[in-house]
Amino acid sequence: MPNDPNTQGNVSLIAGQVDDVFLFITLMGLIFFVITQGFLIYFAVKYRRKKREEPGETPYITGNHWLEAIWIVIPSLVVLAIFIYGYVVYRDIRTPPPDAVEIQVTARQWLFQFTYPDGRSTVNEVRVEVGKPVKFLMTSTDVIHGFYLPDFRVKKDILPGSYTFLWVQPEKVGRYDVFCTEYCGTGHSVMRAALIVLSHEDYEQWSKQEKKPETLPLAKQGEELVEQSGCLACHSLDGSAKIGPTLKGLFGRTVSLADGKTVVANEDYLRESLLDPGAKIVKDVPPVMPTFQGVLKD
Ligand code: HEC
Ligand SMILES: [Cu+2]
Repeated sequence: MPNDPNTQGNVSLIAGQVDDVFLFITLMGLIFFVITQGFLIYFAVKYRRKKREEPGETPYITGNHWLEAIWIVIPSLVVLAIFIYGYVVYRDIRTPPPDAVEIQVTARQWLFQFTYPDGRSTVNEVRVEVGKPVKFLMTSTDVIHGFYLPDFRVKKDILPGSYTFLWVQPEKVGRYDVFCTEYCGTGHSVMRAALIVLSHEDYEQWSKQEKKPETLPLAKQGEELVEQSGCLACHSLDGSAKIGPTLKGLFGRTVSLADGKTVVANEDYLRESLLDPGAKIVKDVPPVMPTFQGVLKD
């Protein structure tokens, strides 16, 4: 298969880094295995009871502080190195670049639906451009599902009533598997999708030939919803003060709460603000926002 990603090296920078971490851990394990087993065998041979030798008295050995210090310090350093190396890569996995294209993923029994920023949507197939970071913002309408890109070495659960995300920057054109990794009912085994990585030209062409959706871009849909739902009675979009805090520039900002804590305004915080406004009250404003539970769809 010409497009088989497994024969072509790293499909993304992070996939290579994850492999390196695993290689590092395996090598460390191997080195220590050889050292400890080597000594084990060496001592077993060297100090074995020789034939025809009288069984003498076993020497009384109380310990060796230097030896103990060494076998505490060296393995601790190795374990610490594994942690730090793993953490540095994990941090990259969890930090999408700000310019990542955001694709919404809705999982349900038993398919993945993808919605692009312009409102277009596809099922079980998502097309992205090579070299461009994409962020999958995911939620489920029923049970817990999973989003697993084995070739990219990343995976994340998809939960109902909450948002999780995953990001990748594909570096190789090709077609890659997406699997659901949570047992989600009888159709679980067929719950798969394809991530199709297109070259710049192919992506452009696909974007153009694909007929534009009837629906508006997502941001535009959101703006209309905010206008129609009465939010603007209490919230401004231009930064000016009303009863409630302005919504301008809210997303991603750190919000100070009445109880002295702070929270980053991410997807989950916004969702909670609409469904359970009393859960986190913004500092210096009266808690008068009504709940939109049952009024607005997820
Ligand atoms: C009756 C006035 C009122 C209406 C209507 C209202 N809100 Fe609010 N909203 C508030 C107040 C007051 C706060 C701050 C207190 C709190 O955190 O509950 C708030 C907080 C928020 C927050 C958190 C803001 C922040 O800075 O952290 C968001 C997001 C939000 N509202 C969105 C909306 C949306 C979207 C709608 C329409 C669907 C809406 N609100 C309708 C009064 C209102
Ligand atoms: Cu599933």
